[in-house]
Amino acid sequence: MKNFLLLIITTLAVSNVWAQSKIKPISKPLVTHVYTADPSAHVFNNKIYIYPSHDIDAGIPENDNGDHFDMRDYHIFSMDAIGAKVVDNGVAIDKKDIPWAGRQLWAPDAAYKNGVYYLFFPIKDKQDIFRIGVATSKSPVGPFKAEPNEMKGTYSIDPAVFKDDNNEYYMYFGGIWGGQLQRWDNNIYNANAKLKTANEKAILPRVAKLSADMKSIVEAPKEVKLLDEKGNLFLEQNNDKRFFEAAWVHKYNGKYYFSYSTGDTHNLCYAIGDNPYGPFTYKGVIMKPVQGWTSHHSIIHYNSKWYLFYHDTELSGKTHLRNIKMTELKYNKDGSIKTIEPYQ
Ligand code: FUB
Repeated sequence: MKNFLLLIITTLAVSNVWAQSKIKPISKPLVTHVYTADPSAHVFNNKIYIYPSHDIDAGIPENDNGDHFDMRDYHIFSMDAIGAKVVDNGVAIDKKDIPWAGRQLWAPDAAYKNGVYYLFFPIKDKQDIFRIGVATSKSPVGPFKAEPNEMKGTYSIDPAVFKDDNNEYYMYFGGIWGGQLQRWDNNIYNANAKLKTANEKAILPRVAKLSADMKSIVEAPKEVKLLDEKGNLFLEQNNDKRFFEAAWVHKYNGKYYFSYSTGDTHNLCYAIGDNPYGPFTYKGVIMKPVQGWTSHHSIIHYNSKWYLFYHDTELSGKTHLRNIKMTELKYNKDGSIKTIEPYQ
């Protein structure tokens, strides 16, 4: 009750600041009674389901490792259609129900196959190393039951599962700094690995095909090559275009679109390829920076339109207390995406 009142008071205070400012967001928070972020949206049975992080104020000071993002459970939200009421389906899984978990339930994703819903989630294990886990349910909103161990061979954060037209599923993952991807070279962990310097090649996201039962990866994770217009890999100094975290893949007119956040420069960018493994060639910015440090998105096709789900910090004004949003995404005739300005 105390937390709920605090949320209301903070929301009113911040809305007042927004009301007085000249910056007008293009969309409203979809959920206002709890903080939500990293929305992975899906269409199952013609309904929209959103699998976000559930932000809380754990009282941990902000740092570059993201310790202040100390989330403990997931709520799943559903909408009967675009613009319909957003329903909170309650706690879908709590970290205490994940046998191998340590701390920090970060951005999840979900998939459906043969009557089962799969929830993929990153959390630090008991050695404080981020791994990816999977949980199952007969319902898209859970409750979900976690497998006893993490998905062997996975690491870092932000799983995003893409189903190709031939019914193969691929999991993309990885995020640098707090997401620890910089500690993994050739799929081997080095706790003391250094960050890349400006002239070194930027760290690449990873992809691996999922097994038929969706509970493991069937190959060693591969790097996803992101190339500039000249066919070169990005350097760390290209940090307004290079990958940082929050991968998502969708298909449009037969092409594979790999989209992601550039982290410290806060862009949502995309690159296009001819198959799920890439390489993907950089094409531009989907959305300019939102208020708050993080930027994280998903893209769905629903009733002949495309939608971008994302978050900002409109309700709280605080980096770690975010709120999910959505807006329409539009393509140009040549297949490029029209850049979205999140504020007018
Ligand atoms: O929500 C925690 C982390 O912040 C996510 O895993 C990242 O993508 C960033 O949004």
